[in-house]
Amino acid sequence: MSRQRTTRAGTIRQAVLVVSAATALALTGCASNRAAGQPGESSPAPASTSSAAAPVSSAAASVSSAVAPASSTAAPVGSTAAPVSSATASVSSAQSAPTTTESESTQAPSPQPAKAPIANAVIIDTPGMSYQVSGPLRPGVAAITLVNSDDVTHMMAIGRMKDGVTLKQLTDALDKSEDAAGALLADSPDTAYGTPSLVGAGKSTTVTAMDLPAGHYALICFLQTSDGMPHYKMGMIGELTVTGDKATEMPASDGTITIDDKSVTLPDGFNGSGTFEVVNNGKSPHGFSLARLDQGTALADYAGHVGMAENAGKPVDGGGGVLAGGVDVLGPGQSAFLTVNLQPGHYGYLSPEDMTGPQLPAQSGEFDVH
Ligand SMILES: [Cu+2]
Repeated sequence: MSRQRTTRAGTIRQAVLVVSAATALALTGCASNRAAGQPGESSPAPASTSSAAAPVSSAAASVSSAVAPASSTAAPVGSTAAPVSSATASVSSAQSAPTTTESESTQAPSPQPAKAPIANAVIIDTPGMSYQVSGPLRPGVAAITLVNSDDVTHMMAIGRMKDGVTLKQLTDALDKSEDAAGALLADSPDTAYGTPSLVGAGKSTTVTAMDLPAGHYALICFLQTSDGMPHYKMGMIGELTVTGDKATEMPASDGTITIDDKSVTLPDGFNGSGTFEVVNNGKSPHGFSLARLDQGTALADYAGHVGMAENAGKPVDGGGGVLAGGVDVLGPGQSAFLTVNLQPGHYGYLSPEDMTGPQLPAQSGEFDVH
């Protein structure tokens, strides 16, 4: 289960792998966006390259982009203006006029979470740059529903803290360095717990981890506002307590989503509703991220937008789609259950860890929900 790697940071790195989901897209995205001359992209991202190849290095890149002082100031209005300004506004409301909706896909900021498939479950909402945790979880088989009732995209990096470590200490450490933060975490660098991936405005996702250890977990959003401020510095850092008897109730499965080093296979008749076991049958880390795409937007272009924005330290909102959750990176042989109840529309999916070039990885595809 624990995948030892020659990395120097602590578990926070794994938490940050959630970000790498988006960051990895960046590299592809930058290339394809430039090639396509996508309208609205007013300035090329300062491409920090060489990170998509390995989740580790892309995580490192995203850490630095999250932790380092933001070099990019005001985001160009054209790119992701509306959700951005509203994010900023929620912190300093005098700064800009909030504009809440940009596209039809973000016009429904009242997510209706799928019911958790097991009793050992927690709901984590994300109002106003914070994590609102419904209560404690038991260790073992444990379901986390990440609800985004906000109007900008959020993520939930998760790392188990050493005993006695406080969120304040972790926040301070994050300001110093990745290593400093990692030193406060309990697990090895590449521990994948099996938790939700990024969720856009008005969306939610439920992921059931198979063996969540007891402890105190830090929840961190490394996404950034238009002026480069990481959400966690605005208060989006929270805590999840996992305690009590080990839970063993398993979700009832409606099928298996299999990801390996060459492909991803959806179950027959997949229609975007149900509880699916997502299995990494490969030798490398893989994830499964969903995005709802606006009409006429190709997955490659949307993934490019997200990655480009992430890489440049800008909000990922806009770009012709909205992130609809999924399962964060899973190690080889690892699995987690994804419970979805997707609204009608056109969707894309991919394994962000496999975005290593200007094309979508083989582990990607699109489908419709009617
Ligand atoms: Cu956030």
